[in-house]
Amino acid sequence: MSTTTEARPGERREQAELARKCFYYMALMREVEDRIERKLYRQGKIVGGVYVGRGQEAISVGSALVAEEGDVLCPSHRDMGAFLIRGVPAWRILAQYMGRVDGLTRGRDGNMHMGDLKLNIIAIISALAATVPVAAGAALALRYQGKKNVALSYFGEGSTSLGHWHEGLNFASVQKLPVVFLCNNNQYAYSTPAEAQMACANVADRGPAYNMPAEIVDGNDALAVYEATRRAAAHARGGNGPYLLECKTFRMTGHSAHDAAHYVPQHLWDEWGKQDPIERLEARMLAEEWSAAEEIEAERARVRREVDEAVERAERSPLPDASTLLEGVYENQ
Ligand SMILES: Cc1ncc(C[n+]2csc(CCOP(=O)(O)OP(=O)(O)O)c2C)c(N)n1
Ligand SMILES: [Mg+2]
Repeated sequence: MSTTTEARPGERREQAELARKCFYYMALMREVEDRIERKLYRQGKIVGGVYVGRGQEAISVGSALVAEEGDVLCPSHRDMGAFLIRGVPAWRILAQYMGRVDGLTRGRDGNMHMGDLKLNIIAIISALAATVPVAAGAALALRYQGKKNVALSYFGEGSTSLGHWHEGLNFASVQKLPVVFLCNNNQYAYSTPAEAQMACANVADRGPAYNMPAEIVDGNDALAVYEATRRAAAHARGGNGPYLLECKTFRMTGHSAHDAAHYVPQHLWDEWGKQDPIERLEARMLAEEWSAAEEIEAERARVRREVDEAVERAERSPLPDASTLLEGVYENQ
């Protein structure tokens, strides 16, 4: 069965290039997170909680590839693709998780409270949904500065039942701020299924309450996420206010590395296992003849090598000296 679509030669080249970029970053994110969750954590080299975006890679990758220079990203704990695309090298992310001096917080934090204001990445905030009004505030700042930039605000469906989330969306909409709100609806907030914490069927149903355009997107299709984010960002950049995208997906692992997720019924693992975003993109690339099977295999091997080297480099980075531990914790550094 062929799924090829008609396209001009230039357009075809662009699509192929975009698909290859999505594939590379999704494969890189999966490989880095596999090492974190399934190796380094189990070896005791990472302490504290470990959260990954397994099965959800298409969301941060497809959307962050839309971001332009000067756009602000506010990722959640399942959006490593955004860090990689923005230019944080894999070895520094691994150093961060292992608490080493070359991590983004210089070893002050064990895992994922990382950000880099030089790259316009606002650090993840642990209190769920607290990042949403921060994204709205960043968008307000962009407007004050006269910039044509947008903020991308990432969160899970569980966060949309918290007060901060509603305040953030309301404020952004009233002020017509340039924010793209990106929900990963992976159907669980830790062990709570979505239907147990929200009375509407979709997060997108919450958009009309704020007079905000809202769309449901196939969150396991990187190209669909890219396309939807491109449209939403163009809307926001054009001064038309915020936009809500609900990316339907599934968390193909526990809530965190210590959680075997026995509460998830087997049929969901089976059904969503067939929707793996990396395998789906690979199948599309082959069907559209954007890449040959050997090229895809070579890319996977390149990613594995790259991550082998990144792990080695991160492990060579020292732990911070105890005498320096208060440096940078308060505003004086
Ligand atoms: C205000 C608050 N309550 C509880 C937690 C603990 N917690 C961390 S992640 C999480 C689940 C989040 O679910 P969701 O928003 O759907 O995001 P997902 O992890 O599924 O991507 C919970 C309950 C927290 N960090 N902050
Ligand atoms: Mg969730």
